[in-house]
Amino acid sequence: MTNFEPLNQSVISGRVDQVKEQTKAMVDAGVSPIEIINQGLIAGMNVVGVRFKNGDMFVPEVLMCARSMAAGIEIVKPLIADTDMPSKGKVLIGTVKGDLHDIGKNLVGMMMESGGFNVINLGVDIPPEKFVAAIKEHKPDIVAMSALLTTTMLQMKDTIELIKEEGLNVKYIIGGAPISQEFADEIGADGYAPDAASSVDLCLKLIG
Ligand code: B12
Repeated sequence: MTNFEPLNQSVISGRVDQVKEQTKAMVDAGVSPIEIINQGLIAGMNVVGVRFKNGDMFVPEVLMCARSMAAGIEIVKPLIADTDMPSKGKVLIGTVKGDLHDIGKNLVGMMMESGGFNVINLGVDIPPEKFVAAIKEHKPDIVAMSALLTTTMLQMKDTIELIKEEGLNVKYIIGGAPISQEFADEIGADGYAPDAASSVDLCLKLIG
């Protein structure tokens, strides 16, 4: 049994070098990359989330934690993204306007890539017009939107409406901490997934 506690602690204390070292050691020991991400890196970040919420941690510290988690992910990413696989479809992913959170979105994009999708990552703070322009340019099968703030989740509705107005034929999926299946139904999204792993199943189901 792998002990993920030391890696959790390194993410929580935002120690980039230590996270890199421990992640490399786990890879060398043959621990599965997905387990390292979920039980080592994300589990640590979840603790950070609770402390941030309770006012026990502040933005600069949270940023260091996010950076250390990203450093760990960079190490395991090449092990799970199999670019030789034929593409199962094209996904355009972005965080909606006004929202700068990108850790979860990037994880979702990465898991989709490893699941055989061709992923175009637009980045953060993407207004509806930019989603529309990118759909015209890249012609994806699926548009995936992320929002972490209750104030920005309504941008998803505006984006879907604009895409429909433009008559573009794509499926829409949404996700992020404040998002639920009910919200997805309410705004006419084709799907919602609570985490990165299930977002891949969702895309496979939608593309059929
Ligand atoms: C890290 C973080 C930050 C970092 C972001 C760094 C970065 N590069 O992303 C910084 C410090 C910059 C930040 C800033 C702010 N934040 Co912040 N942040 C967080 C924190 C602690 C963790 C988020 C995270 O990365 N989680 C880890 C990832 C892996 O999880 P995830 O994002 O949920 O993603 C998973 C799923 O949701 C899903 N998913 C995500 N996207 C998608 C998309 C699709 C299509 C699908 C299918 C699935 C999916 O899959 C992912 C992987 O499993 C959360 C707390 C929390 N518990 O969520 C607060 C939190 C989101 N932040 C919050 C707030 C208030 C802010 C600020 C307004 C703070 C401030 N006063 O300045 C600013 C806003 C900045 C902005 N305009 O966006 C609040 C939001 C409250 C609300 N309900 O609206 C939270 C919930 C903290 C809290 N409880 O108060 N934040």
